[in-house]
Amino acid sequence: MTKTSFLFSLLVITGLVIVSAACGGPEKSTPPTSVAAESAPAVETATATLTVTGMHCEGCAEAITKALSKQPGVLRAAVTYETGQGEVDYDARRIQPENLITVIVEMGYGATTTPAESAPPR
Ligand SMILES: [Cu+2]
Repeated sequence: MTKTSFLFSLLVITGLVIVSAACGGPEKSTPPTSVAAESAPAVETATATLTVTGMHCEGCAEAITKALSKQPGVLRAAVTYETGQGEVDYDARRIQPENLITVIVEMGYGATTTPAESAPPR
């Protein structure tokens, strides 16, 4: 092998390496575009039944209803003074009954949840 042919083959090899590097190597496997197959609803509605204590007039019930309605994740709130019961529709992904109770307790009332019959045991 002459010195020239050696240099030539070296040049060819180098060229091949550069070319293959430029093309990005072996075939690029384009990852399949993951189409959001999530067809799950954005809202997971649940209903909490609350027993509220310490209310002494309609105004109390109204104030609690308003406070609950303002909570992010609460879709509907209704507290009745006569029955001492509250019903709250909420998005279970954003708020939990415990949070509803905290809101009521922080207002100076007492509250407990009446577990829904369909609720799974904890
Ligand atoms: Cu009152």
